[in-house]
Amino acid sequence: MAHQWLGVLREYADRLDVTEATPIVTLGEGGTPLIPAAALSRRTGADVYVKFEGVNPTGSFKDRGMTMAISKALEHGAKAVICASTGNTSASAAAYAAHAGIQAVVLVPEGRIAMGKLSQAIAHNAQLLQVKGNFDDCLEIARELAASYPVHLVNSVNNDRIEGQKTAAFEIVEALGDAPDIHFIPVGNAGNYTAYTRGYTEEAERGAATRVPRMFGFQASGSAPIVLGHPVREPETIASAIRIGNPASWELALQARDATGGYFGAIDDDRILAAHRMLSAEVGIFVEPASAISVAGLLERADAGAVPAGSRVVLTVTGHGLKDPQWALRAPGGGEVQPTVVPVDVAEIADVLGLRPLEHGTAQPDPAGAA
Ligand code: AN7
Repeated sequence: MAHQWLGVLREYADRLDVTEATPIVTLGEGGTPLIPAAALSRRTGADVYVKFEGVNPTGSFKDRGMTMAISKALEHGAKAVICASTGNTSASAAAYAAHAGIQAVVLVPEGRIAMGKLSQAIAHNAQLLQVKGNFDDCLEIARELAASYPVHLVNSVNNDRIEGQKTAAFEIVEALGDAPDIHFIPVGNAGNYTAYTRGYTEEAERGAATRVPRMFGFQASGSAPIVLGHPVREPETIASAIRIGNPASWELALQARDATGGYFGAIDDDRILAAHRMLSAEVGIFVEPASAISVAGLLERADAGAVPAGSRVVLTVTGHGLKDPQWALRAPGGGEVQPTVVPVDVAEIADVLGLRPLEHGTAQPDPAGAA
């Protein structure tokens, strides 16, 4: 029987603060695939699954939180919403606001967000301002504007965002029949790290899971305030989505780490890009660089002996590769990948491909029956 997925607010209405009074704004987010990753299981000796959040309506996990934040904003009578963003939050806020018929205002760091995300915010009719500063400056301004002007804040400092995002953990427990042993996840503001911990904890409390996984979160080395233990004033990484120097959910994330026996680690950009290539080429999942840090984190922790053989692990990959596709064209040793150009000539193309002609008489039957 065909089942139309109804979006996370309707699918999990019993576990979210959604009532008759909540006008549900949904684009059908959630219900994303949990994909077994044989290449990563072979490499690490663990039983590895990838939760592919890039297939959400706007191409990232942000949609789970945004359906909740925009629905609650409408319930409270908001006419406009505002967010600061490294790109994905702005794309999602713009799309859900457009669907709801309200205005989105988005503040992004000038020149530092991926083209796909910028295009989405503009396509969905957000008022987009490029701020001459970094993400942390944008968030501070968004918070101040929301405190003093009639615009509703939809960054993850708004608890509705975390509530919506926790549904990813519900889906994983449902798919596996229990929570995994370890969960790997990228960390920027640490809102999603906090949301998964909450989702898994609720599943254990209601008896749907026997455990809460150890939460392993990863920041880029040039942008790793939680790992360093202090804010980073000028964060730098090619993973622009997580170029955040002063995470909004820092305290909650430390609580979540302590409660789950978790861990925060830093990964340099070269390892992020190597993991990005491996996930594309060996697992068949195309993500943006920030998402590949989950894979890089798994490889690093496995090499460190911190992932017991046979343990069940889930990696969240947060955003689609088409958001920021240029990284796939980066050659491992530097420089651009240049696809080979060939003439319109079968023999020459076969030669370039290293193909030898079939022996006479061993050819497959011609389906067109030309013989
Ligand atoms: C692909 O869009 O902060 O730790 O403003 O886009 O919950 O912040 C994006 C964050 C991971 C980090 N992966 O999540 C924004 C923004 C991707 C992201 C994160 C982001 P949090």
